[in-house]
Amino acid sequence: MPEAYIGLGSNLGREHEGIYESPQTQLDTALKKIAQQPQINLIKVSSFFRTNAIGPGEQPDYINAAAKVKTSLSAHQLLDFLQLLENRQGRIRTLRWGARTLDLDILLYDQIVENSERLTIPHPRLHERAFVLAPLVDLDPQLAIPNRENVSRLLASCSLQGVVKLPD
Ligand code: A4P
Ligand code: MG
Repeated sequence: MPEAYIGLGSNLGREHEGIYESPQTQLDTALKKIAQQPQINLIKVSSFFRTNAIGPGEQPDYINAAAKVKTSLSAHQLLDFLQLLENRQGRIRTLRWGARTLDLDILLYDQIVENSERLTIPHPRLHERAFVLAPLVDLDPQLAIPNRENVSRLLASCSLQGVVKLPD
């Protein structure tokens, strides 16, 4: 079965049915939904990382993580499912790179390289972002990225400033 890596990020809490849900809770909820999807087998989840926001204006820190899955869904079907989860968890798309309750990205799908209108795999900015690479290294330091160095070597070339691993 194809193997995929999903990036998770949140830097906004929300109020849902009278209860405050923190960015950590947004990630926990998304991971639970991913695990419950019959066509997705959640293999492993990285530690959570607190990371300084890259993007416009003053934004709260993000919580970032990554998950390794095996899935019978195609990459496009997987994206459909992840976008459904984002929307269900109150994602409102305003500014590009603006604050969000939940961002789910397909980082890798096997060793496939795709550049279509809707989907770019590997994720186009993965190789230069410590907030994506640190969770991937946590999952598998040897993980290969098509046409690039492995994740450990890529992370070694990034600044780790503002990326803090949280206790498990
Ligand atoms: N899309 C194309 N390829 C993919 C892919 N591999 N996975 C398309 C997911 N989506 C993909 O995404 C916009 C469109 O990208 C989708 O409709 C899909 O068809 P979006 O989630 O609506 O918007 P976005 O996330 O704001 O845009 P983008 O360009 O994906 O942003 P990034 O690069 O994901 O950056 N700082 C910290 N510390 N931590 C973060 O997690 N995240 C971002 C978002 C910025 N700063 C951050 C973080
Ligand atoms: Mg996104």
